Amino acid sequence: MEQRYYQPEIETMPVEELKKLQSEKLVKQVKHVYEHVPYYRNLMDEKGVKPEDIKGIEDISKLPFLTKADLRDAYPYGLLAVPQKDCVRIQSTSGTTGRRVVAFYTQHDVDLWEDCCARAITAVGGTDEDVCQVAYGYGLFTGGPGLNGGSHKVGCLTLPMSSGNTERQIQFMMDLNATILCCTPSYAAYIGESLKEMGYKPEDNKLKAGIFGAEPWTEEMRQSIQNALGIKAYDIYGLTETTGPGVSFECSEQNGMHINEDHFYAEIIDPETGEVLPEGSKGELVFTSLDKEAFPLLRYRTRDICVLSRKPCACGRTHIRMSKPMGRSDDMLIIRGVNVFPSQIETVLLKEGYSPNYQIVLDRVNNNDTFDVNVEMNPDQFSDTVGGLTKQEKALAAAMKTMLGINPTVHLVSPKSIVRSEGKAVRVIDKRKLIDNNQWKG
Ligand code: DLL
Repeated sequence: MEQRYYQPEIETMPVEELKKLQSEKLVKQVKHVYEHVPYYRNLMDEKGVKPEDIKGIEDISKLPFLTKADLRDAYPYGLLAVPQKDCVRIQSTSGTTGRRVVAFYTQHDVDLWEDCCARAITAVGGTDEDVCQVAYGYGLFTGGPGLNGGSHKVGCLTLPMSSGNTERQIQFMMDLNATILCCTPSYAAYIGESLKEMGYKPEDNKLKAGIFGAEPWTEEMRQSIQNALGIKAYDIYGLTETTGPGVSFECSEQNGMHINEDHFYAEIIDPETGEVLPEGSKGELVFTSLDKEAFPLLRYRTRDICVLSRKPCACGRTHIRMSKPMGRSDDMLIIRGVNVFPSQIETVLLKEGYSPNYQIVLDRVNNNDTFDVNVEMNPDQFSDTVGGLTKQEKALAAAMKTMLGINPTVHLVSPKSIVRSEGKAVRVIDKRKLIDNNQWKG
C-alpha cells in the first residue's frame, strides 16, 4: 500500500470537513457567477432561485443545469466571470461536433488545475527523482499543458514531448531514462508496439508508471499496456470545460478515480429526467467547479456515464471515487436498435487474444444498418489459408454477438493496416450520418 499524497491535509480530509469546505465554496461561487455572468443570472432567475437560497452543498440541486449547448450559445465570452485582463490562458476542445468550447483561466485557476495534476502524478509514485515524459498533445488540448504543469509542481524532470513522432519519443524515453509516461491509452499501446518492433523488451525501459486518459479504455487494455511496457498503468479523467486532466485520478489501488472534491463537486443524475441519483447508481456525471474564477461552471452535464463510490479506499484518500466512464451518452452507438459501446468490442478483442487495433464501420443499406468490424491480426495469428481466416472471423463475430446481442461482420486485416492514434483514437466510422446529411435538400 502506497500512501503518497501531494496535499495530504486536503486529500485525506475527513468527509464531514470536506462537506463544510464544499458548502463554503459553493455559497461564494454562486454569488460570484450571479453577480458577474448575466447568462447565469438569467438561468437562475428563470428557475426562480437566488444566491441567498444556496446555503450549503445540500442546496445544490436547486440550481439549473448547464449543458454543452449553453457553452456553444455563450461562445466565446458569454460565461466569462472575470474581466478579460485577469485571464492568463485559454484552452479549447477539438470542436469536431460543432462550435468549439473555449475555457478561460486566471493564474489561480491554472494553479489549482496543476495542483490536481500534481496529485495524480504523486499518487502513482511520482517524486522529484522522476523523469516524466508528457506525450499528450500540447497547445489548445489540455492534456499536454495540464500534466506538464503538474510534473513541474512535483519537481519531476519534465520531457515536454507532445504527441507523435514516435521514434523520437522512444529515443528520448530510452536515452533520458523516463520513469513516468503520460499519454492517451491508445498512444501508449502504439508506443508499446513500436518498442517491440525496435527490438526492445518491456524490461529494457526504465518506466514504472503511466498516466493514461482522455478516452475510454478497458481493464483488458490496461493489462495489455502494462505487459507491453512493463509498468503499472493508471487512469486519469477530466474535461476542458472543468479545467482538463486531473479532475479525478487513480491511486495505487487502481480501483476507480478519486475526484478532487475540494475543487469539483460531483453528482450523478438520470440523463432522461435530471433527477439526482443516490451514490452507487449508474448515470450521467455532473460537475460544479467550486472555486474556479474565470470559467466557473455550475452543474455542468458531462454526458459521461459512470458510478460514484464513497467506500473507504486503502490509499487513505477520502475523496469520492468514480468508475471508469462507461462511454459517453453521445458515444453510444445504436445499431439495429441495440445500444453498443466501442469499449465492449475492445474487451472482446483483447480477451480473444487480438490487438486493440480495430475500427467499427457502420452504414445503412436498404434501410438496414450494416455493422462491420475491421480487426488487425497479430503477426502470429496470420493464417495462410482462406478457410483458416474465415474460421477465425466467424469465431470472433460469435464472441462479439455474445457480448453485444447483435452480429457484426468481422474482417481480419493484415498487421499494421489500421492507422495508429497519437491522441484520441478514432474507433468509429459512421457513414449513416453522412448519408442523412447528403440527402438533405435544404
Ligand atoms: O480529454 C482532458 C484530458 C486530457 C483527460 C488528458 C485526461 C487526460 P476533452 O478533450 O475536453 O478533455 O475531452 C473530455 O474525454 O468528457 C470524456 O468523455 C473523455 N475522457 C476524458 N478522460 C477519460 C478517461 C480531455 N479517463 C472527454 N476515460 C470527457 C474515459 C475520458 N473517457
